[in-house]
Amino acid sequence: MELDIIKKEDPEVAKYIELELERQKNTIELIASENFTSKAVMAACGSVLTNKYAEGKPYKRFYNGCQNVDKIEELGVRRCCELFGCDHANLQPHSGAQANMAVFLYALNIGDTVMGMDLSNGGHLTHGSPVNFSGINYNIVSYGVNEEGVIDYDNVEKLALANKPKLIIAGASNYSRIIDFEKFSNIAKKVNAYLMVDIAHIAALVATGVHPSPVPYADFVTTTTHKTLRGPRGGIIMCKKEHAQGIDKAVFPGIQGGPLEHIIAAKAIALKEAMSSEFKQYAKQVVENSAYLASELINNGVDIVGGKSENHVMTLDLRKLGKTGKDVANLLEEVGITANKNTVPNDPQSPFVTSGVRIGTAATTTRGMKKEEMKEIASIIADAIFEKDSIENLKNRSYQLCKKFPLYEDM
Ligand code: DSN
Repeated sequence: MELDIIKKEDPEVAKYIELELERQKNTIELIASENFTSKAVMAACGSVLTNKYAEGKPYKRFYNGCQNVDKIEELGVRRCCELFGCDHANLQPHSGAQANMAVFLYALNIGDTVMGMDLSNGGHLTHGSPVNFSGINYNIVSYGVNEEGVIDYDNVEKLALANKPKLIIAGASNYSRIIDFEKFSNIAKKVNAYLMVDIAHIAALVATGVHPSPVPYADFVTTTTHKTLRGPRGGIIMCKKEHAQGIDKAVFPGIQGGPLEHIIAAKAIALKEAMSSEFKQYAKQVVENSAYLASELINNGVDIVGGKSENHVMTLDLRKLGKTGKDVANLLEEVGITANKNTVPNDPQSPFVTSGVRIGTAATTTRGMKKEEMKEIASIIADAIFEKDSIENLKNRSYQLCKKFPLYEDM
C-alpha cells in the first residue's frame, strides 16, 4: 500500500506519516474543523492527476491533454450545484481563504467597506482581521455577538446603515448557533451590499438540510471541503449565475494558477458521498452529538459560550474556573483529546493564551460515536479540568473509546 511505497523511497517521511496515522487512530479528535475523509477521497488526492496542468476551465484550458480532468471537474461542478442547489460552482480554490479572496477580488475595489464577524467573536481571519489581506486592503467594520454569544442582528443592521458596506459577510469559524441568512440578506438589500456567506464549518449541515441554506439569499457562498463536508483540504465558491464569469476569472487568472485536479477529483468524490442517505444521517448525528456534549459539559460544571450548541461546535468558557484556553488545550492533549484554544467573546486573555477551548463533533461522529460516547467525553474533559482522575487513567479512558470505534482499520 501507499505507505510501503513511501517507506522504500523515503523512510524519514514515512515514519512520521505512520506516527500521524497512529495519533489519529488513538486520540479523540475534537478540533471542530477537522474530520476523517474516506479512503476513496485520500486515494484521489494521491492519484496521477497530481501530474496534470489544467489552467483555465473545463473545455477552455491553456494546456492540451485535459480531456480526462475536464470530465472530472465538470462532474464535480455538477454535483456541487445539485447538492447545494446553486446556479454555479467553482471547485478550483486551493483553500477557503482563497475562495474568500477571489470573491473580494471580484466584488470589491481596494479600500471598499466590508462588514464581517470579528475574529475574537467567532469570525474568520479572512472576514477582516487586521493582519489578513482582508483587513489590510479593505475598510473593515466588524460585528460581534451579545452576552449570550448570539449575533446581534439589530446591531448588524445599525452598523450596515451607518457604514454602507459594499459587501457583508455572514458565517463563522466558531459560532454555535443557527445563522439567520434571511435576516442578513434583508440587511444587505437595505444598504445595497453584496452578501457573501462562508459556510466552511457548516457545509455538511447545509448540504443535508440540517441547517438552513444561504444559497437562496447570498450572492456568493464559499466553503472549505475538509471540515464537516469530509472531503479533501480545499475550497469552493458557489454563486448566482450573473456572477459566474467574474468569479471564475477572479479565481484564475486572478489569484491562482494551475488548479489541483487531484484535489478536485477528491472534492467530486466527497460531493457524491454527501448526497447519500448515510451522510444525511451523519450530519444529523453530528448536531445531536454536539447538543448533547454541550449539555453534559454544563452538567459537569463546565460553562459553554451561549449555553448550548445548535450545530457541530461549541466553546468551553474557562473564565469562571480561572484557567486559560492554552493550559486546558494542552491538558486535554495529555489525556488523549485534541482541541484548540480559542478566544471567548470579550476575552481578557491574549489570542495566544485565551480563556476558551473550541471543540466539535464532526470527527468523533465519523468514527461512529453517539450520545453515550459524548457523555464519556464530557466526563473525561471535566475530570481532567477539575483533577478528579489521574492523567494516566484519563488517557486510558480516551484510548478505550478510540479502540471501540476503530479508524482506517486496514491501514
Ligand atoms: N482554521 C480553520 C478553523 O479551524 O476553523 C478556519 O479556517
